[in-house]
Amino acid sequence: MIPTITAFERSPDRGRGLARDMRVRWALEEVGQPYDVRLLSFSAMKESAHRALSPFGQIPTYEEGDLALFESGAIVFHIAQCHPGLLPDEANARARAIAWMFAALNTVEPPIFDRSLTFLFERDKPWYGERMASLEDRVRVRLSELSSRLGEADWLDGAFSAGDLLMVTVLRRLGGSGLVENHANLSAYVARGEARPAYKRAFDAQLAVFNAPSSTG
Ligand code: GTB
Repeated sequence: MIPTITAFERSPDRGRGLARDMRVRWALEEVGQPYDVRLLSFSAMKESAHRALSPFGQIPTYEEGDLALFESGAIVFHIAQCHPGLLPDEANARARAIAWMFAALNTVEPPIFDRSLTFLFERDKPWYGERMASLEDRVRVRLSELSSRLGEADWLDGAFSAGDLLMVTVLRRLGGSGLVENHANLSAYVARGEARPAYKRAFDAQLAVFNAPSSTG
């Protein structure tokens, strides 16, 4: 059965792979699962039909037969559990890869996401400079810790896993800030993820949505 995911009809990032459908697309590409995409406008995301799938009126969602999921992490986890290639078979290694999935979303993404929101929405506020400095300090600490753990390894724990997939998508959110570039091993890690054929297919697919002629202009 071919799953259907939802994505922005017109992504604010102009198709640079920052919206969270990217991680779902990438996971599906890694395991070789074809998928359909239903594109949504911002208003359609808040309608009851979509809220039945996503209580918070957000993308991405995932539908496959009787199953409907929201939350990109849960969707990537589901894909990784149903197909070989994104989680190790050995129980302890699998548990550690899952820990990295949680670390990406619960420990590394929050300060990065807060920084993005502040950059986007609070630039005209009197507290902007102080708040941004404090958020960037928090991001720097996390990146430094992550860099120390990664060391010279290609991936966070052995072979590429769903933990790396999520972590790379989280770090990409810092593109243009110079923060990742302070750590040569993290820059190389992100580049390694982006060089994967499955990543490129997913990126090209979401970019094609942005470049396609659109009824909403
Ligand atoms: N925790 C949820 C998950 O992981 O699935 C969060 C989902 C979420 O934040 N979805 C966003 C959304 O639907 C899109 S990805 N927002 C609309 C709303 O809440 O009304 C976040 C996002 C949006 C845009 C960019 N960008 O343009 O750079 C990057 C990331």
